[in-house]
Amino acid sequence: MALSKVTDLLANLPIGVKVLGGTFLTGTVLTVVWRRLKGRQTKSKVYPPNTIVIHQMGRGPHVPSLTPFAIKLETYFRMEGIPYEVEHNWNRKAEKTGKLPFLEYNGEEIPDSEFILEFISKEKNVDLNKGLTPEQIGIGRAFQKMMEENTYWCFVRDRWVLDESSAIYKHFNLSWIVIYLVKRAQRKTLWTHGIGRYSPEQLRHIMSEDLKALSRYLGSKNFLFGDKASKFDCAIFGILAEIRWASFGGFGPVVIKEYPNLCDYCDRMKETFWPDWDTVIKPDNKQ
Ligand SMILES: N[C@@H](CCC(=O)N[C@@H](CS)C(=O)NCC(=O)O)C(=O)O
Repeated sequence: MALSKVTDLLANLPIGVKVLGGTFLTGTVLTVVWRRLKGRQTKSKVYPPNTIVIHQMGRGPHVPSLTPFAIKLETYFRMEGIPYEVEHNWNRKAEKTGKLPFLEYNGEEIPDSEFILEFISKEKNVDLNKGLTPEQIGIGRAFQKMMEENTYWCFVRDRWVLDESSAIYKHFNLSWIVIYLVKRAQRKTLWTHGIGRYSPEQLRHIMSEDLKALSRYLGSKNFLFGDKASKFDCAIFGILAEIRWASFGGFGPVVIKEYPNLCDYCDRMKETFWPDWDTVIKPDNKQ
C-alpha cells in the first residue's frame, strides 16, 4: 500500500479511534523507554570479587520471588550455606535469554537456574548431587523436569491468563491495557508451547496428576529422598511454593490441597530454609 493511501486511511478514521490509538501508542513507547532506563540502573553497580548476585523480580507478595527459579536458587544457596546477594529489577533480564533469574558473577552474566547451579558447583567446588545414589539422581531429574517443564506451565496459565479476576495484575495496580497486552502475549506463548491448547478443566487435571505423582513418591518422607533435602527439593519447592501461596485468583491452591503431604512438605522446606520468610516477603524488603 502506498504511503499516501495509509495517511489518507488514518486521516479518515473516527476521532474516537484516533484518540484511543494515540494514547495506546504513547503509552507503549513510554513504557518501553521507562523499562530500558530502569534496566540500566543496576548495570553500573560494582560488587566485590566473587560475589554471587541473583538478579530477579521484587520480593513478595506471599513468596520471596514471583519466579520459582529464583526461589530454587536462593533455597539451594541457603541449604549449602553459600553467601549470595539479590538484586530486584523486573526490567533487567538476562541479555542472552531475556529471562529471569540470572546470575552476575565477576561481571559475567549467567542465565538459567540450572546452568547457574552447574556454574556455581564448579566455581565453589560443591557437588550438586551430594549423598545421592545414581538411581535417586535419575528420579530427581525426572521429577524436577516434570515440575519445571510441565507443572510450571499449568501454573503460569492459571495465574496469568485463566484467573478471570486478574488478581495478580490488580495487586500491582496495572491498567486494563497492560492486562490486555500481557494476557494476549501470554496466550500466544502458551499456545505455541502447547499447554495453551487444553481446556481449563484439562489443565487443572494435568496439574493435579503431576502433583499426585509427586505426592505418591514423597509419601511420608520429609524430603524427596529422606531426611536430607537435596538440590531437587529446592527446584520442586520453588514451583510448589508458587502454586500454594502465589497463584493469586487461580485454582492452584485448591489443587495442591488435595495432597496434604505436599502442603506439609512446603511448610517443612519453608521452616527449614526460610526462617525469615515472613520478613522477606514484605514488599519493601529488598534482601
Ligand atoms: N529455565 C529457566 C526458566 C526461567 C523463566 O522461564 N523465567 C520466567 C519467569 S518465571 C521469565 O523470565 N519469563 C519472561 C519471558 O519469558 O519473557 C530457568 O531455570 O531459569
